[in-house]
Amino acid sequence: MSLLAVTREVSPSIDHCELSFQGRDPIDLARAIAQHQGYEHCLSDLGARVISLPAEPELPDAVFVEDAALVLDEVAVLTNMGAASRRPESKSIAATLASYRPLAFLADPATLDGGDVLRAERSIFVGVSRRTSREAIDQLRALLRSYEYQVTPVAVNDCLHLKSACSYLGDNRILLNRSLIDWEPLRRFELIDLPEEEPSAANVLLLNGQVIVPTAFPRTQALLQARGFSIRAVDVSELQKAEGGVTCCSLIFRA
Ligand code: CIR
Repeated sequence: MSLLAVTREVSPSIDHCELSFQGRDPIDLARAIAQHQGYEHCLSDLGARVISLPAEPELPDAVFVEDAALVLDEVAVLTNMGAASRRPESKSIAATLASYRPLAFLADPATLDGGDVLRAERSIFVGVSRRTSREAIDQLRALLRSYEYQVTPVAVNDCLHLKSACSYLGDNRILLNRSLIDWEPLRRFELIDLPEEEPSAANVLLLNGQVIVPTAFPRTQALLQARGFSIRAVDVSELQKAEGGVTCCSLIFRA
């Protein structure tokens, strides 16, 4: 299966990013750019064709492309992001995705960040968070009605996005930190709890059979390796200072 990964270069203004659950820690721009390039190399090494968009100097968070859209086989949904400062990021994402999918749009009062969307085959779990509203879930359900997806809300209590708390690992398995969300709707999956020492390590990225995990989380890497997963460790420490992780820096979909 041929995969595309849309990414965007790190903005020179990333130091002015939105922050919700972390304090501001200065970001070393050169290091962030090098780490992001390492991340892109990892994606292409794992078989994705990377479409790297130019940086948006005026939009500090624009590297986190995942939040602007949800790309399914049938349609790309542009999300109306929860942070007003981030909404102009959508324009270039829509222009890029228009070459690959029909577009659909969520609209006010609905807001949704792609980081709140956890997809497991035909199930789409949507975090109800500071960024994503119940109206967005209703609109998404209506937009996807003809495509046979099941859309289910999950309450996000103590983190930015649903995928700050859990990631789908294929074959009915989910890595998670149960204390951050109401995990009841995920009960039918095999739930893999994070090591206690690494409560913020839930955001990992499954790509072509391998799992991309930040180098900051060695115990999570070991846990997944012991479970039989192949791991690719990437250093994204500067992006983590902007509350970013490994899923948020790409939009991955079938060509
Ligand atoms: C924000 O607060 O919107 C950015 N600083 C971080 C977004 C991270 N996105 C994601 O995990 N999907």
